Amino acid sequence: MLTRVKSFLVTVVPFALFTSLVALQPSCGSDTSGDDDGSSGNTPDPSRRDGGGSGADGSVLTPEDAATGDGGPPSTFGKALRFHGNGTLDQDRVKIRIDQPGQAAGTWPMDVGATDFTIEFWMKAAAADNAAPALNCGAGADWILGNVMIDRDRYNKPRKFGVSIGAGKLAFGVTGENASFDWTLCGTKTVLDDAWHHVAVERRRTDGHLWIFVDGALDAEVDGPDGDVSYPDGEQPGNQCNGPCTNSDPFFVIGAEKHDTDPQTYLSYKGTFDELRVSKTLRYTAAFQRPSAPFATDANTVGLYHFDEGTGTTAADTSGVQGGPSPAELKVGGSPVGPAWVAGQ
Ligand SMILES: [Ca+2]
Ligand SMILES: [Ca+2]
Ligand SMILES: [Ca+2]
Repeated sequence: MLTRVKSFLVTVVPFALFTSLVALQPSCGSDTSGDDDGSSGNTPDPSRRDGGGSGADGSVLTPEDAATGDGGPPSTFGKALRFHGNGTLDQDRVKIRIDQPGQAAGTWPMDVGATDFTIEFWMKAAAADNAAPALNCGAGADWILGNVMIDRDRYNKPRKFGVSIGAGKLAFGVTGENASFDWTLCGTKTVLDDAWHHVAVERRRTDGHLWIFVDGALDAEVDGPDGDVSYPDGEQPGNQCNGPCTNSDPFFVIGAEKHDTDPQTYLSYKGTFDELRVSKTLRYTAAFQRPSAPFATDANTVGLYHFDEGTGTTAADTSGVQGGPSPAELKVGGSPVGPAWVAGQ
């Protein structure tokens, strides 16, 4: 099943700290691996894998600097969603459509990957509830074997991505425009400590560079797979989902492994999730003070979900982006029933 490529990503984030939005591009290291043109097989440069990723340059604020209590988002963050990791029957997840197969025309702002992107969110989860072991980091798509939080996979197809957790560390996986190349970037910071964490993952379009930030500190980075990883407009999914994967591939899924493929092997996230923001730019190029308030939208925001409804099965996209909004649908079910509306903190 490893050939099944999953992709995804999650996003979210509260904010209000404009200082955190300093342009990253100029400070990001250039791709020295020479794979930008794809002529060398799109091989990421292992030397650029930043296992340490402290980002400690003297200006870095630790999570404790910005945090109070358990470091979670403030009460102004309102409601949140609690997932229970059911991972079956299209339940216990949130789905945002990013394409309509068979219809080449259409505007899908949440279909990121043709440009730079940033996906941010808040999470709070316990290790005992997310048992995926350490993942095989580097070449390959082992991120799909973690407890999946954001799933923008496409079954057995390229141009996909996602975020999961293995052995308590984040994993950000991408399959590039060419199906032959996958990469799983693993973080180093433990996020399964039942405390709130702000997570941001980013991808640079020009060279596929990937970043993971946790609580404003760089966790890991790598020169990843190249190319356009957006969903090909109107493309029909494969036929591996007890029929065509039309109910999973063309969606940005939060809180579950989207294809419901053997939930004993492909695990779903069990924990709380709040404040997803997806942007068509790189928000962070260096360490930043983690947000202390919900985000507001701006010209680069393509999806913004506060998850403050507290009832019902729709979460609004408040980005105001042209071509939107991209409403999120709660697919409620399982035992315990998820996702459930809970207090943000
Ligand atoms: Ca909220
Ligand atoms: Ca690259
Ligand atoms: Ca598309």
